[in-house]
Amino acid sequence: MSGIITRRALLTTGALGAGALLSGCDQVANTPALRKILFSGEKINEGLQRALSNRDSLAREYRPDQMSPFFRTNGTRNPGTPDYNAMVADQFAQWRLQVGGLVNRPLALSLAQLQAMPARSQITRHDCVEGWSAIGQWHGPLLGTVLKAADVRTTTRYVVFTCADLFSGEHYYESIDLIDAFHPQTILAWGMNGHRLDVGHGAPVRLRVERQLGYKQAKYIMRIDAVASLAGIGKGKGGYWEDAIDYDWYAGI
Ligand SMILES: Nc1nc2c(c(=O)[nH]1)N[C@H]1C(S)=C(S)[C@@H](COP(=O)(O)O)O[C@H]1N2
Ligand SMILES: [Mo]
Repeated sequence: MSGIITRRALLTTGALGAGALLSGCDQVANTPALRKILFSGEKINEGLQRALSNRDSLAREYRPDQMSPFFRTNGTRNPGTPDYNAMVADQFAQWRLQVGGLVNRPLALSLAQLQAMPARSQITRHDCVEGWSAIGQWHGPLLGTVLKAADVRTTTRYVVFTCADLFSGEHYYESIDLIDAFHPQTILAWGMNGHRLDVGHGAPVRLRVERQLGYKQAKYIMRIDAVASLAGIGKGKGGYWEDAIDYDWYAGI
């Protein structure tokens, strides 16, 4: 919590103009329910955020000595399904990342193939809306490289991630737009803090979309789909928590 407040307080006092105002609002409205009242839903909030911030800008990156000694796990800590347990047992040798939807070249990538792709390493801060932050190092190929390999069609507007874990029978899922999908810090991380991603943090692969809050960082990714609309996926709000308790779809920070 203190990490989030400190950063926002810094923004509020350190920046001038509308960006500072928005940070001030965020500070008051850091519960989803309040945000909904203040911004009448995620669309207006998203529009405001987009108008007031440059979405191409980079998230802050940190030095190795700034990494948190402990990076907690949150949400699902182990999907624990028979399918997932079997994947863990063979160290994800049979796992394939399915890339489909509006693509000209559907892919089924093995972990070895993902690991052979050019990778990016970045040390960033993860901010969870539940009130904790941690700085960790993430390593993996750019999502953009994978999407280009799949030859995403021009009708695509969003990229949807379907995860291995189930909440009341529904898979955790998340979605981002193409600006975030091709952002230079958006990676499919298979490494964390210098080792292979562990089960707690989303093995074999999780999303890092560094300009957004924790719940957008989908763990246990099984499928990636390019889509034209989020309607008909879950309850249509673009993610598990967005559907469940009205978290903002655009969780930019
Ligand atoms: N598949 C999946 N992804 C998920 C979650 C989850 O429960 N399942 N929780 C989200 C939330 S709320 C947070 S804060 C981060 C936690 O990541 P960590 O366990 O590596 O700390 O993962 C996000 N991605
Ligand atoms: Mo979170």
